[in-house]
Amino acid sequence: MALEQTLILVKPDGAKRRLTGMVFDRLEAAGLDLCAAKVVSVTEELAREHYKALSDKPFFPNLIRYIRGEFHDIRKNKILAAVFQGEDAIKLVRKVAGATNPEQADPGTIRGSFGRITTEGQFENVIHASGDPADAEREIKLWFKPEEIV
Ligand code: IDP
Ligand code: MG
Repeated sequence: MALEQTLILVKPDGAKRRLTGMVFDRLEAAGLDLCAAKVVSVTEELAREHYKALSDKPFFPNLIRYIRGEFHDIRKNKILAAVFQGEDAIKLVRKVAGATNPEQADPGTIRGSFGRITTEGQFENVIHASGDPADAEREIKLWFKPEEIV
């Protein structure tokens, strides 16, 4: 067991459907502590940097559009970014989030309950959660300044 911090984003489908509170409820119910949160307007540059490991995937262009709110009419393309902390937080949040593909996600998870696959094949899965400690460290630095994490 290790005390870890992990990055969460409530993606534009979650924002549009007013699921932000539900996401926070489930993460807090899992025993995680909130240590940073803010509303962010996602630039093309930030989106590309966040998902740079996926830049050669066929779904990458639409993924950038998705995370920037272009499919959800989120005026201002605002999403909520947060850092949660806890014992084995990275794995724990991934478990609460569920599998990447919402059709394969357990129905008890956030993605299994609220995710969908669009007719164009985009996975709309409500939240982002860091995948491993290296990603968590990189992503937290990308989205937050050190003094924003309490
Ligand atoms: P993760 O979000 O569970 O870590 P990643 O493989 O890192 O999954 O992919 C990032 C995001 O890209 C996913 O959350 C999902 O929105 C989208 N995505 C991943 N794989 C596919 C796919 O095969 N088709 C469409 N969208 C995908
Ligand atoms: Mg990932």
